[in-house]
Amino acid sequence: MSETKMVSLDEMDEQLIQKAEAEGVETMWDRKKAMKAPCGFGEKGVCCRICAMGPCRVSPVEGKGAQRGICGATADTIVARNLARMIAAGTSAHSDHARDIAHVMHMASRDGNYTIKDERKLLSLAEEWEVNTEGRDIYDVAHEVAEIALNEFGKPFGTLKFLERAPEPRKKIWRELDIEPRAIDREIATIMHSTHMGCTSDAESLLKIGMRTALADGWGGSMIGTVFSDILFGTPVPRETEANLGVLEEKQVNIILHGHEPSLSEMIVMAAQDPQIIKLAEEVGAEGINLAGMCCTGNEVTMRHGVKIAGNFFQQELAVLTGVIEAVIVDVQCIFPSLTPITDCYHTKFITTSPKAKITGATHIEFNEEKALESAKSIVREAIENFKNRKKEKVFIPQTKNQATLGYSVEAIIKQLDRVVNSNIDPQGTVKPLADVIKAGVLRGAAGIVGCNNPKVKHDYSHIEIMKKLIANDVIVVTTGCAAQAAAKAGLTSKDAAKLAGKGLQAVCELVDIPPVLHMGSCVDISRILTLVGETAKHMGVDNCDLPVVGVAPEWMSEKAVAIANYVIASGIDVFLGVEPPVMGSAAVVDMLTNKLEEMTGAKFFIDTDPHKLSAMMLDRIEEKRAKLEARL
Ligand code: NFS
Ligand code: SF4
Repeated sequence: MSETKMVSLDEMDEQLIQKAEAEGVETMWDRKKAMKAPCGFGEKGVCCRICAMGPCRVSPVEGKGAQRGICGATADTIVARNLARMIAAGTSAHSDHARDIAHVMHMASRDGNYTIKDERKLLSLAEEWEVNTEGRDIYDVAHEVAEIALNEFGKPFGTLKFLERAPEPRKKIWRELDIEPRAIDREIATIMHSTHMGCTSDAESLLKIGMRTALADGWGGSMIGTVFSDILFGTPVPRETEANLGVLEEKQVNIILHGHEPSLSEMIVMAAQDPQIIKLAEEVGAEGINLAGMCCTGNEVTMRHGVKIAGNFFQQELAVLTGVIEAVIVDVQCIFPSLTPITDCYHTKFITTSPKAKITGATHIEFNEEKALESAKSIVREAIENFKNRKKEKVFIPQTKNQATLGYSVEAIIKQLDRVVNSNIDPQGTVKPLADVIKAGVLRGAAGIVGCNNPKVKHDYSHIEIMKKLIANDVIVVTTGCAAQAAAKAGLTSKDAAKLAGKGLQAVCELVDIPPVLHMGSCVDISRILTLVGETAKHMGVDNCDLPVVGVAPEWMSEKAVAIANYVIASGIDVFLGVEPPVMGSAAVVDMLTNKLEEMTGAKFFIDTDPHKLSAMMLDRIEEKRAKLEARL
């Protein structure tokens, strides 16, 4: 197949798509074709269906057609309102995930399924939140800390606790703009209220409310998600694994772990290690149980256990097409409803586990946190019993995979940096070495490359092109989510990839013993990136927006990504989008996002669907920030 015709960067993905065609199985690519051209109004964000007088579609850009909705709402209002609602939805997803993790910590006990794995992190959080720890059982402390976190969702007074972690100048900006989030659920509710028919019509005000809600995600929900998962399941340390569909094993029971919350996947990992469960797998003629992760759950378990990565968002259907998956186990978010019809074409069991994400036609086995391990075992047993139903003639495992070194929590990165610290002069355990190489220009800057796959882009193409371009130009890359999995599959998270980096980055990789692209976890773990940037800014005595750092979402698709983009901007970091957001129908909103926001937050959006142009823009912006920073320091 010619390169231009391919929908994926990966030859093997293409082979699976052909297999689907041959077997008469429908995939997302068939549906994408059937969808034809997308609705122009929806694409530009100028369709409003907030009330039943509508839907109203306005088209002021072309100058013909309706200029206002029936209530009089302009395109600016409609676009900004739609954007704000996307932020609210995204924030709710990350934060509701975090709430579940906080509940799990609230029920953790010494002899239960959920225990405290990182006591140090718990104790330091307890100190940060002024929880008494002296002479107390660690589980009492955990429960109190969890309760405080749970109150962050709906507390009536004050602002979010984790905002305190930001650099001082950033906090001042938030205060002055009046965008300090109060309580997480409250910000989401405020957006739903303000965007109700007949409420806010002022676009700038909607963008500000949007940023406040987004901050409740980044410095609220997502940060709670990360920190609490680390306390419960361990803070990641560097480890080796492999990525891509070639990690599937023909002779083993293959289970795909797909979704987001580690409370389920951690228990599945534990269940799959149980000697009785392994024995059961052997009894059905399998040589073992092979867990393989997908999407953010995949990131969670690979960061903490080295569970192999089957692939990212666009490989959920492809994995099933291999014919060797006994079960796809999911909880919440980013799960294609098409997994029902596609698993029906094979022996694969599609198992949903969360009451928040029931999917028509799937086998629902509700995951009960109270009896977590037992629940997990019965789910794994389902998969094992399905091994005998595998149809040999349908088996095809693409033989591609790459080695990956991942597990780069902020703590792990700092530990690597300690390797270059002369302990007679400098203290260990700080970001100083990172700040030093950035100041010196050995590293020109850093980029956080994150987000999904989107059929508007050849699968993984933009992720990989941008990553390669940046590392070749001595910009270190940190990555999460499906972008991180793209990097792992392409071999960019292996230490070997340093050879693709510029001289400066190459030297840093060798000295510190890291890959040029650091896999930092799932999408909620973008909070790790916020922490790393914030600590570096504090160390240098500047604000986030003064650093030569960019955020990039080359192939984004979800509402969660919209929330992320907005908290990254509000945190003072420029955001580069490779897929147009549905805002182009309002020149005023576009101007605010790509221009005026900078006056408010020190950061703005850059949008270009060409990954090469987008990377060139990033490199320019990084140099621009460097010049300003050098003049200051
Ligand atoms: Ni993020 Fe994770 Fe992937 Fe996109 Fe979906 S899995 S939370 S939303 S598709 S990166
Ligand atoms: Fe139309 Fe206004 Fe109702 Fe939206 S809120 S559907 S623009 S009348």
